[in-house]
Amino acid sequence: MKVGITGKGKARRITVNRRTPVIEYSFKGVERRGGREIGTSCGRVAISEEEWGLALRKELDTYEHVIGFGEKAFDIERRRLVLRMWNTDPGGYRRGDDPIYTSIPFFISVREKVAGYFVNSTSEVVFDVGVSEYDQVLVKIPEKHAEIYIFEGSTIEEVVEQFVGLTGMPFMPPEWSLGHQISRYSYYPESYVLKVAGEYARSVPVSAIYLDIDYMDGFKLFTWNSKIFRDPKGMVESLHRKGIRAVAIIDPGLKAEQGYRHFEKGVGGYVETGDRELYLGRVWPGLCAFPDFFRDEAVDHWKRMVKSFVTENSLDGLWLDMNEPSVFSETKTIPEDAVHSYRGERVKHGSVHNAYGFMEVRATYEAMKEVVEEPFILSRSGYAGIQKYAAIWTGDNISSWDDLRLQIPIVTSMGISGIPFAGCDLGGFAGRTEGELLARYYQMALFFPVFRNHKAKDGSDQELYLLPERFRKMAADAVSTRYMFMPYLYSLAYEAHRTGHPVARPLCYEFQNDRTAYSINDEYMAGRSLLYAPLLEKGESGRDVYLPEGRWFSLYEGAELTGPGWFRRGEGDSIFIRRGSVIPMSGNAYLAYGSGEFHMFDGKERLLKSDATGFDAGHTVEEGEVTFLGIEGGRCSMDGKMTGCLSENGRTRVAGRGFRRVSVLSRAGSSRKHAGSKQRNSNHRAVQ
Ligand code: MIG
Repeated sequence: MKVGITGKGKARRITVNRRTPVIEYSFKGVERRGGREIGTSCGRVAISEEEWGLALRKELDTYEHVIGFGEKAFDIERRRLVLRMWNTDPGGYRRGDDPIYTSIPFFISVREKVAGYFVNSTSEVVFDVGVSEYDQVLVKIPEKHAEIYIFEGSTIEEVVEQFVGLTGMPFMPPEWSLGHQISRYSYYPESYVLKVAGEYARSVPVSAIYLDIDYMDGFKLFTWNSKIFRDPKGMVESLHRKGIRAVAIIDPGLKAEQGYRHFEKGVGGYVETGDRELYLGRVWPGLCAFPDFFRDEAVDHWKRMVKSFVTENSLDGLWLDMNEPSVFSETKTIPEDAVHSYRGERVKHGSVHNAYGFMEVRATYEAMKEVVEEPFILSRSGYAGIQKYAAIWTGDNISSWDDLRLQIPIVTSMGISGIPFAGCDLGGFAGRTEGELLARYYQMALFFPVFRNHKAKDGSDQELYLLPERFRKMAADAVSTRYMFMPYLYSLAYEAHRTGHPVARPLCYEFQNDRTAYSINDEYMAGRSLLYAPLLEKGESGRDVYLPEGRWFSLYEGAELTGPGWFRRGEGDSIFIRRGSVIPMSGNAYLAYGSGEFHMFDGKERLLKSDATGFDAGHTVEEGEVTFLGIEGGRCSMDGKMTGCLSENGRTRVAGRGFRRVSVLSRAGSSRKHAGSKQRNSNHRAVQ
């Protein structure tokens, strides 16, 4: 066994029996000495060769926290779990089902110091976090070679920054993708799509509508069923006139059918069997061939199809489903001994499995970038680095009160694993959703970057306008509140894009020395400034809220609360502003809660306000650009423009829906206005 170590700042790369991994990240460091035992600030790591591959053992301490691993249907704390990395379509999942769609073989250990461990392998790696060996994290890699990264820091954030710095900075999502999106398996025909949009227009804003697989002709990719979609481009354009974007679904497999030109043109670039025959797997269209996204020919063909499909139909986004890839077979995917061709070498599917979706998404993103100004991809599957190209949704959740609760640790764990843009099907994909539960999904996901209502064919109708008035109002209010906070959400998206910081964060991300924070799975932070504690139980009208150390302002009650501690709060009292924050709101408005540590300037750098004490909500200049500088020691700075509404006596009201971009600068300390923000402001189409 040959171990090589390279160091760069606080990061190290360890290669075992060196071999180029399928997904490569650029890491140029200095050779260091080392062997099979490596000291880290969160315990020793030992590497050994076993019959079945390589084992990695890291000491697990009594008070150590283990978090990360991306999309896993468990609570945030990962101790005492065995987690398998194998992208899978479980066909609906509940708490405890593992694996599901997206695998991120990366975890963070928190002791006095923090360390991140990333095993860059796209094969079936298993992380056993203190189950079979009580005092060890045991990582099983089913290959004789590996590339491992170790990141060290004093905060979780520092480690996340390093991980994202290595695997890739998140794409900048278009503003509309943060709005209220709607979907159904499937809206058709054309006239029905427009009807749904029209019904919503009367009551609740919608930023995008999704077209599920039934738009296709016999589920053949990049085709339309012309009986139900006579003029797709015309339909999309009429949605655009209503301010609604259109997103169409694409699966990876192309129907293997004579005369289907997209399939025929791709021949020579598909996944093969061990005997060099075309591999065919059954999916929606029947037997399908799978583009071998590891080959340039396949990527080029795919990109051509994507570009013409998107352009010809004026689409704004693509929704990449089934890319684990999912096959209707016993193993649910392409057989492990099927063959890909990578840099002229034949590689087994089993060793690149977790990269399949990533490669598809990358090709799709590159194609879209050529034809759409701000591409948006919503993907089901992914691997470390997927954040460069796509947002992830958590797939086929099954509508239930427990799923409602489960989505918080799933989405926030993705956040600390490099994927800031994530969300779940509001209402739950499978099953019948009662009005109260649907409304609670809307509230729960209020600060999730992806906010999309979606439902299975045989699930209940859950368009908001069909709900009983009581629940319709609850959900519609959640949408209004989201739009009111849109400049803040957009700021967080920009912060994520620039730094890799998550949008929806687990409490422990901000309060890493607070043991209780690691066990809070029913609250989350939106950025550093806002704590959110939604109601998650049936029939509930209040709950206990844990507030970590510091002072918090209850937006609903207008009361100041001092943590750490538990507080009984009533319905609606779910948003808490952290002291030392300025939150940009729609409508030239802001919420500020601090102690004289922030200064507000208009676009001309005129001082508008400074030294605020306590809570302050108000309007800024009518049309001016507002710059917030130096909040609490310069931890965070903002600049940007706002239009629209807000706040009376600490209770929020919506007066308008317009919003413009606001950017958060890196927290470099001070305070320069970001040069790019002006550029971003131009070329902007408001959501409403
Ligand atoms: O086998 O396209 O997760 O969102 O509606 C089901 C139909 C295929 C699974 C996706 C779901 C989508 C559905 N798809």
